[in-house]
Amino acid sequence: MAASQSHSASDAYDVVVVGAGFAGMYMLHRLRGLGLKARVYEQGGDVGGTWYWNRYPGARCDVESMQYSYSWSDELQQEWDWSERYAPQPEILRYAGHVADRFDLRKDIQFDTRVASAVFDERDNRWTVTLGDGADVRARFVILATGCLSNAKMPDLPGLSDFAGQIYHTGHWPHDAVDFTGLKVGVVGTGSSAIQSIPVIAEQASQLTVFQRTANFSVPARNAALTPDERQSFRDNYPEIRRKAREEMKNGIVQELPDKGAHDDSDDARRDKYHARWTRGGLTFMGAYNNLSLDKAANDTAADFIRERIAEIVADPETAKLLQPDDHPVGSKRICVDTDYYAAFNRDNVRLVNLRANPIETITATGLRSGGVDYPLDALVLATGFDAMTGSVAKIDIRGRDGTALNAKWSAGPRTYLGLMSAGFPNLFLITGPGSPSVLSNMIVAIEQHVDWISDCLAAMRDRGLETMEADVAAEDDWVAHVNEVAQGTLYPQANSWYMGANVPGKPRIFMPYIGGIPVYGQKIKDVAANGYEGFVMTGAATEKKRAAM
Ligand code: NA7
Repeated sequence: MAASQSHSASDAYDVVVVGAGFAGMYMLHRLRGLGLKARVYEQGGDVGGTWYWNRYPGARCDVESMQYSYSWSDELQQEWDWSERYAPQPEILRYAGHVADRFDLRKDIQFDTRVASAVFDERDNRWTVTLGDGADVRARFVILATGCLSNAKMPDLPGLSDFAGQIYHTGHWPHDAVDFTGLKVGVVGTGSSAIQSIPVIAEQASQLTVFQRTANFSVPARNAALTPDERQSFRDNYPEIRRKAREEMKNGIVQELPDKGAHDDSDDARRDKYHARWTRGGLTFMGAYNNLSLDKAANDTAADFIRERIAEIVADPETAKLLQPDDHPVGSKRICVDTDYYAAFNRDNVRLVNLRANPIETITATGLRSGGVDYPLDALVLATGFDAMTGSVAKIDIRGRDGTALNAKWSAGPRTYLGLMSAGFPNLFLITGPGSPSVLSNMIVAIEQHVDWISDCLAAMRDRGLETMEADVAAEDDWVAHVNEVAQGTLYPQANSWYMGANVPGKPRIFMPYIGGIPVYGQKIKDVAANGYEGFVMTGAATEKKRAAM
């Protein structure tokens, strides 16, 4: 592998990394450790990725911060003080900034820079990466650290451009403070972003109207300040906690694991167990039993429990009924984690509009019309989600062998081997790409798993004098089939979720993340590497020189 000093041109790199979120930052750190010349391009004005864009009120991580944090530097995990069980977005962004400072990352990151295209040149096995301003850089490897939930999706609502007030998208929130005091605000959507922001906006707005198409399951976060003892207990046990997250926990979150199915307990015992998890709060509610994502009857017991809690919290029976999800198994869409979401509907200034019964007819200059009713609004918040997992990759015009466009290859759904590479696109890696555990897990654990693997792979290529690497077509076909087969054995495909691409009109329906879990997947990629990168095609420098001379 060409080391940094072998490049004379200033615009030639060993590796170009796209994105400076948690994946891109750690990748850069590891590439430096390998002595490679790397450049990171980031569309945003600073590090942080999805946490840079998602600044909506109430934005928080739904994984506990002591676990949603890097494990690769013990000094870092020992010194950083998380203030709350679930850190708010500004704190996560400060953490990202702290990591960038501490490891001096910014000097190799070019901000406010979009990557427009990446074209592979088969004559010299180099990628030409074209930036938004038209400048070209060349690199042997391109690593897409573009994130799974970073491409905010604007809904195609009639009349949207006529609206006279401010329009906000939760996934692309302004950097200046937004004050809704005294305003009539409308929120479209009731996914995780809406569920986090609604209680906060409700405290400011004179009137908040929530436009719901599909009700979602949400469990209380029970967020609280972390005590010094709680922090210390994590710090003292970090080696074991991090090991467990990687090796034993399907979703990369250390928790008490269930040892039985929902019907192995009596009705009373089951209710007690759900109550205990509900009282403790957080995503681990779904870990009460080991068959909640597999068996519909088991799932119904958990779903019924949550529906009962909604009926208990929400005073108006009609509103409670509308808020009770009835069209998908609990957990088949990522379960939401909230602070006072359902209780917000007991406020006099909050009302719920059922878009399923009365779809949006149009946005007008002064509000939203649905079911023949005009709802006057001063501000409109679109909490309508993301073109998830593939959206940010699709925005880059990526051309591999024979000029084939990745978007064309993926037109019927993303195809990768292990979520790491796509056949026909040599030396192009994805971090947490479709076909890997990614969004079904603690993203930081998934990111570290991939960055470590890619780093080891680049080192192995250098040691063996290899020039290119790409996924073998048959291995990729087998993996895509396996990812879908595993998904079909669960309740996940029963929901119209963004896991399936169902939230983007026209997007092919294919289950994108790998359900096998972090430990199984981690072992798989480890074995693949140990077996000489089985399922990948690698070529040596000598072969390539011969090819180039032809
Ligand atoms: P989500 O979970 O995709 O939620 C988007 C919401 O917006 C959902 O309720 C949608 O209803 C609704 N939506 C989308 N388009 C429309 C239109 N055109 N009209 C009405 N309603 C619409 O995105 P989030 O940002 O909340 O969360 C994404 C992930 O980020 C989350 O899972 C966490 O992991 C973090 P639908 O369900 O499609 O009927």
